[in-house]
Amino acid sequence: MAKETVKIPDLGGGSVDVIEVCVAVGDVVAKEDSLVVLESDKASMEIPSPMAGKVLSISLKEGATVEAGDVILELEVEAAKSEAKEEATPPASAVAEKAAPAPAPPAKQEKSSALEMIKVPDVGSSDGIDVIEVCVAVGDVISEGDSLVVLESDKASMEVPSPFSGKITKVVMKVGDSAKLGAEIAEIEREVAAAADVNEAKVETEAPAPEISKPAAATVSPTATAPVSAALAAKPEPTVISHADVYAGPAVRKLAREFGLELEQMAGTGPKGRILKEDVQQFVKDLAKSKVNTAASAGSALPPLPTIDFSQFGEIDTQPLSKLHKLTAANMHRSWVNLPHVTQFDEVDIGELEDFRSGLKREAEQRGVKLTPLPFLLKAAAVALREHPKFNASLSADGESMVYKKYIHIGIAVDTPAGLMVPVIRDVDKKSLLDLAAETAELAQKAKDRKLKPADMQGGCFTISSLGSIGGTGFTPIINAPEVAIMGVSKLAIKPVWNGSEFEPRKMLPVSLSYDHRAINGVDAGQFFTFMGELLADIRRLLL
Ligand code: CAO
Repeated sequence: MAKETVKIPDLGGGSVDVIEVCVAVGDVVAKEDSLVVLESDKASMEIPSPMAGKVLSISLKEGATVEAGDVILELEVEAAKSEAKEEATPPASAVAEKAAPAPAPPAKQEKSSALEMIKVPDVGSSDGIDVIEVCVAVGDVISEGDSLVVLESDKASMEVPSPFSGKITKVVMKVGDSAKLGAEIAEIEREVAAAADVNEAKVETEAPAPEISKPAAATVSPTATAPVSAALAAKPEPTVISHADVYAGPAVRKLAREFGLELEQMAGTGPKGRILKEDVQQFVKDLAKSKVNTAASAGSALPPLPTIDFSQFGEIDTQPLSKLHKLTAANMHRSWVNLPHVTQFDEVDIGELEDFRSGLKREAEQRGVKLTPLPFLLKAAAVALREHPKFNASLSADGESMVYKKYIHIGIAVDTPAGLMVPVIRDVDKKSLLDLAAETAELAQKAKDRKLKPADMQGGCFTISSLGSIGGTGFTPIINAPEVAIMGVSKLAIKPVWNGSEFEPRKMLPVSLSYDHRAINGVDAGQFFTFMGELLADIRRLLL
């Protein structure tokens, strides 16, 4: 046995703080196990062990400020390894990434240029680093400093910010790519000062050095253009930490990903709420335990879905889900398994509404607005919510009280290429039909262009999901928790309706209402829905 002293490697200059010591005296570590986590104002990084051995002593403690050459710890290693003169300072390639790579200033061009190709800056590693998220899309208007891509190795994760404000004209990098210094990320049409000499030639610019795994820079970037699932934005449970608050090192992020877990689901017990490996492990243990308990006590555990190799039946093509799709799926599942859903169906005679709408269509068009049935549904829902406050409420997280809202904000489900989004129209009760039509169109367009901000999707009291332009005779929408009800709208059809003496062709709109049976009883729902039907059947009542 021999003794080896492990030191802080060359971090690219400057001193950094020790924010976590990952080992204790007596621990047996393997080569590459993390010894300490360091953090500067630009980066956080884990320092891996250059060799296997037993920790004899530790020379650092959390909160200390260190620099290259400082002793981390002493290891007892096998003599053979020691004689082989293994480098006791973690080799440069083994070190997570260079600490706080000196910000590479945006290349200063002699002439202002309209188009810039932004490239991967020096991130302190010659190896390719996985692109785990692309935060921009063609057409996005971004600000300087907004994240372009998120890169992640097994030792560090980092967001690469844009060196300029402007409009994205081309996105070269995609999720799964291996990014190296100089690789093209995206092309941006820079904002050029009016007086500037604009040169149309394309130039290439490195992005400023990324911020590596900064606490607030989680794998979901809180940029204005980043898509955020509505249910996530709604922050249904106070215990859920928002993405922006997730504080975890790259190894922990990787571990969570391997388990298919979102870090937002767990609480960190490390310094400043940092999520540690132990937190992830504990979360998995608790999860397994609760499943076993549920199975043992109530016999109601969810039976696991079998893993099936579909290729045994024929040719397949496996595509990864988008982040938005995964978040939406998780939120739908959470709502479906936690809220006792009841759905009721109805058909509303909207012949008069349709006559009125047809009469207004041309006028609306002249004012640049397309008047569909949706604004009428929004207006009727607002009146019904005001008259039936139980529907304009949320259950408190502890299930002990109801929170009644004095405002009426309604979400609309919007289908976008990236997935389902639910922007929220505020104060629906105070807006005119044409205003609602214009705002619906604007928010739907923003959703499709991935321009919605988190605030655009927060604060909803009730949701309307309209598949009316597509078809169907009815469906059971899933409640957008913590709301307590959601309305589904299907395709209008002309049907024979008995008027007392004969069948009459009437324009019937199929509607459904899913509600949380913990908050709302069947009678309440019946009254609410009947009232809403009456409003839609005779829209003069909206004025009452
Ligand atoms: N019955 C018959 N026709 C209908 C209708 C209905 N219930 N609702 C709308 N239409 C008509 C409109 O009048 C319009 O016809 P014209 O072009 O002739 O005027 C046409 O269908 C297209 O309407 P639209 O979709 O452009 O507008 P909208 O106001 O009805 O809906 C929006 C806007 C954003 C809600 C919609 O585009 C959308 O994304 N729907 C999908 C929502 C969704 O995904 N729900 C499922 C969530 S759960 O997975």
